[in-house]
Formats: sequence, structure tokens, C-alpha cells
Amino acid sequence: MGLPWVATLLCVCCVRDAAPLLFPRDSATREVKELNGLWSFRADFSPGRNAGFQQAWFSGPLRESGPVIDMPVPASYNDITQDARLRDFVGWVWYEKEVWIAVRWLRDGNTRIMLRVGSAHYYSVVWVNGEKVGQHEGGHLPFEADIGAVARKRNGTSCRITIAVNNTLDFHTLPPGRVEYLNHPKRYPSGYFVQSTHFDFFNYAGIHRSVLLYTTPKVYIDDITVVTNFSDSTGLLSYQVSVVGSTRPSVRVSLVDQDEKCVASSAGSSGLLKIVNINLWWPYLMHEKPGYLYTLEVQVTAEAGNSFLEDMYSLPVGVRTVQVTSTQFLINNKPFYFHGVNKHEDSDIRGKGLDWPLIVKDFNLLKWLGANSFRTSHYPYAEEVLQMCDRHGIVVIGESPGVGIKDVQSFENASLAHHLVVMEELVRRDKNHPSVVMWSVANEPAAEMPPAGPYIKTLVAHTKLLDWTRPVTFITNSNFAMDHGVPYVDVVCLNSYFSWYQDQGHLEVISLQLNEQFEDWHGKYQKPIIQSEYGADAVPGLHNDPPLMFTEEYQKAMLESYHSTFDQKRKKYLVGELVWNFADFMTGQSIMRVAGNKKGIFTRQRQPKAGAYVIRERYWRIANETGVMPAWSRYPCQ
Ligand code: BDP
Repeated sequence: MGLPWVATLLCVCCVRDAAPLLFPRDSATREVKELNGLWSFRADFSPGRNAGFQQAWFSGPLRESGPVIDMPVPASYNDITQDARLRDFVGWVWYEKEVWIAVRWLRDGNTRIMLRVGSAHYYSVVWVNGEKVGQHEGGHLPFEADIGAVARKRNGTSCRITIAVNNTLDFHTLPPGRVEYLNHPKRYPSGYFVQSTHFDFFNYAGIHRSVLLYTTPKVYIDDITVVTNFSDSTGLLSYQVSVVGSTRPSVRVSLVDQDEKCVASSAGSSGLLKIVNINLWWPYLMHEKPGYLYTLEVQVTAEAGNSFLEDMYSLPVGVRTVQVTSTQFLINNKPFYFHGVNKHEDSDIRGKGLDWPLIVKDFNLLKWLGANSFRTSHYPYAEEVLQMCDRHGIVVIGESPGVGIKDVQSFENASLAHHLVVMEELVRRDKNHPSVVMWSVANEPAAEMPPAGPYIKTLVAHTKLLDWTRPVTFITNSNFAMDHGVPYVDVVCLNSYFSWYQDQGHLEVISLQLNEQFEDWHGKYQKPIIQSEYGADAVPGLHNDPPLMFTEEYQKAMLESYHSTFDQKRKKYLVGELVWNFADFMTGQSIMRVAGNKKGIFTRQRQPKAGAYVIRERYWRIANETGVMPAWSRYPCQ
């Protein structure tokens, strides 16, 4: 049986808007207005989930279509109400907000008025005053629409913004999923369906990041690309500025240091800046001043008709290099060891909604742990998080939402085509972040299936075309003899759960199996390796000595067993270890999970479990051993 709301989805797929490039920032020529707060909300509970489209809920105020409730933005909608139907809802939900647009924005025909959604999961359609202005496929990445023309039709009155969001996943979405109708009349009511996925984190949905309006002049800085290098104490920054709205813009750039001194400048839409006595961007715990950022100030002027237009944008930039050898990962030509974590965007009540207190708390915990890195498992995180990483020197492996690609249909061309677009959106969004040192195109695809070979090969090649400066990988958990994807990566990233998913309870097998794992993969590929996941569930407060599965003692003992083998391989080709997971997180309901995945070394409320103390001791010890750590940061002086 077909899914009516998927049909709706297909027809809006035909047109796609360009994804935004630059993070919206205020400047002398740009204004930003946040639309966060309470929105009106209505889930479409109709059997086909398509009443909203049939009855055109976008054409008038949402409250006139039926009952609406308050919904905070940004937040997932799932845990906000007491309605069980909404928690596990699949289909279209509708958001609406009335907003005022400043008259000066409307009256100035040389001002572009952009509506930008930081992310909405999974498929979105946007209307302003009942007119469709855009749509976007994929959660976790921003999209925007120029709403100037529509807004100006109603000069001086408020604007009604309607956003319909659908969380339905199918074989070709990213991540993939599946809606199954259960047609057994004695066991399920008629029309009953469920959505299933091959990933364990809960498929939170809604508007997850800020919605905002921002302006630019009609001639505007559309994109900036920065590539950095250095030679001795001279930094090199090559830049490219793309301007839209004028064929002959005049572009000036200047690089300003943290003392607000201009250290280099140039004219022209591309060029090379030389910075004497460069302050390189260094990871946390690798230098006295980690995360050093300059500001690239870009100014564009152009004549447009009878007007003289000007646009300005300030981009934080860090100067650093990344390289990979057969045994090392180098940052600024020095061996870098990832002692880090995997995370999720996840918290109670908010789900995947952007939450500043949580973000800052997590950075404080990362520093407390002595962690220098994380992977954005299993999707791109908010840009605000990457900006924090840039400033604090936390190194990032930026991952696409390519998680749970397990069915053969999900390797078909339709999936690949979308996956390539997502990599384009991701690289365009994050290419200028010095903290991002590697791209991960997928997590644990079924890499032993033959179609995985060409699929991963194409993805990696495409990503390298988009960005030749960073290594590219995907995360594998397949058998080294059967994996079809690893030949194409720069760094081998391995997930393994010895004594957990196999040999349950047998901690004594870890060192043998882990040693085998490393020797097999390095022997075959001669590439550096990162242990990209390992860990054990621990129910906080559950204890047993000797260690039993699910106790804090077991988590601690498992981590320690892995660590002794890591210490041997670290001297050879192991370039990183990322524990699974930083914090407990919500999952779909199953007998495998006790109210979520408990492999966090912190609870979901960010309280340390026994594993956190093991990791903390270890990471500070590793950082101390590198010998480049500043005195102020020596454990336990934090
Ligand atoms: C790995 C997945 C991760 C899961 C983890 C687990 O990459 O997303 O949460 O297993 O089972 O295979 O805890």
C-alpha cells in the first residue's frame, strides 16, 4: 500500500532551493532577527497524514484549520506534550508564526530578506502568507529562501510563516528508514503502520535549530572559501570570495588578529594573504593558546543601477594544516592523537533542539575529561557547536547523516544522488572551520555488500573534489576481509564491541581480539587507524564486583581492557580513540535498551559514571605525555 504523504513529498521534491553558504551574522550591512520562541503547532493525525495539504492549512492562520498548541522552537516536538501519539508520530506536522518585518527592510528595494531554518527534521516545506517559498530535504543542515518579494506584497502588515515538517524516512532518505503497514486484522487496527530504522538513536523530529530572518544588500557576499598553510613563521591564507548581484564588484579583504591589528590585506575576489609571525590554530592541550582565530573581514562594493551598494562579512578563520601518512595524523606537521568522544545532539524534553546551556556544559565536560576531539556521530551538528570547537581548539570529525545504510536498496542511485547533495551541503557549510579536520561520509554502512564499493568510492571521490584539503573516511564495523569501502579512505575508522555484542560478559577476550583487529586492518591497508567506537552500557548506580554486564564496574573494566591494547598500537599506527558514547541518549523502544542507550560515560543529565573517571585519568595522562601541553592545563590543575 502506498503512503499518501510520501506522494506529497515526491511532488515537492522536484524543485530544490540552494542551500545557504555563510552563517548569518550581523554586520554594518546585514541584520539578523531570530524567530525562536513559541510557534503554533498542529500534527496531522489524519489516516493518510495529508489533510494539511488537501485542506491547504498554509492558506490561512493554522488555528482556523483546527486545534493548535504551543510548540517551542528550537526543540523536537516529541517530548514536549503528554500525548503518546505525538511522541512516536510519523508524518507531517505544521508550525506557524506571525512575525513583523521592519518597514525599513521592506521599503528598501536593495535589501534581500532571507528566511533561514538552521535545521528541521526531515523534509520541510515553507510558505509565507500562504505562498510557497521553499522546501528542503534532510535534517541537520540549514536551508533558506528569499522572501522579499512575497513579504513586500503586504507592506506594513505582519507576515505569516508556515513550515510543514515530515519525519518519514524511506530507503532513499539519509538516514534511511522504512514505513511498514501491519495488515494483520486480528493483531493491528486497520491502516496501522510503524517506522523502523537501522540506527538506534531516537528519530527526534521538528524544527531543531534557530529560524531567523536576515538581510543582505542586493549585491552580496555569497560565499567565502579559505585554505591555509604555513612555512616557518609565515602563515599563508588563500581566499576566494563569491559575490552575487554584480559582475564587477570591488572586493577588499583584511585579516585582523586578536589584538584587533590588521596583519594582512588584499584586493580582488581571490588572493593570498601572508601573515608574519603567525599564530597557528592548535588543538586544545597541544599549545599554550589553543584555538587561535583571526577574523577575515570582507568588504564588497558595487554599482547596481543608480545605487552604490556595499556588503560586509566577518569570518573567523584559523591557520592550520592537516596531513595523513601511513601511520600518522598530522596537524601543523605534528602528530595528533584523537583522545576524544562520540556525541549525540540529545537531551531530555528538548530532544535534538539546540540548547545553549547544554552546549556549554558539554564543552566544560570535554575540557574536564581532557578530551581534544569528537566525531559528530551520526549527522552534522549545529554550526554554533563548530564555532565553539574553533574557539576552544576541539578537533572535529564531521559526519554526514549517512547512518544505518544497511538495505541493498539504500545503495541505489537515488540514494547516492541524495548523499552526494548532502555532502555538498555539509562541505559548503563547514569548510572554513579549522576544527573540522576530516569528513566521515557514513557510519557503519553494510560495507560487505558488493554495491557498497562503488557507492563509497563515489562518495569519497566527490567529497575530495569538494574539499581537497581534508582526509575523508567512513566508519566501518565490517569484517576486514569483506569490506568494500576501506580501500578508498585516508584513515581507517573501526567500531568494535568485543565482550558486549559478541562474547557477552567475557572481558578476557578483548586484548586478543582487539590486537587481531588492528593487525589485520593495518596489515592489509597500511593506513592510520582510529578506534572510532567502543564501549559498554552502564546503568548508573548499578554495581557489582566482580564486574557484570550493565554495571559501572563492567564499563570501567571494558574501557581499561581496550586501553592497554590502544597503548601498544599508539606507538605504531593507532591515531585515535573515541569512546562510545559521551553521554547516555534516547533510542527507539526495544528490549536492547533501558530507556535509551546507556553507553555514556556521563548520564543523560551529565553526571559522571565510573567510565568518565577512567577516561579522564587516561586523557590527561596522554596529553601530558605529548610534552607540548601548557603548564596551566596539567591534570589535575583544571
Ligand atoms: C554502533 C553504532 C551506534 C550505536 C552503538 C551501540 O554506530 O550508533 O549506538 O553501536 O549499539 O554500532 O551502542
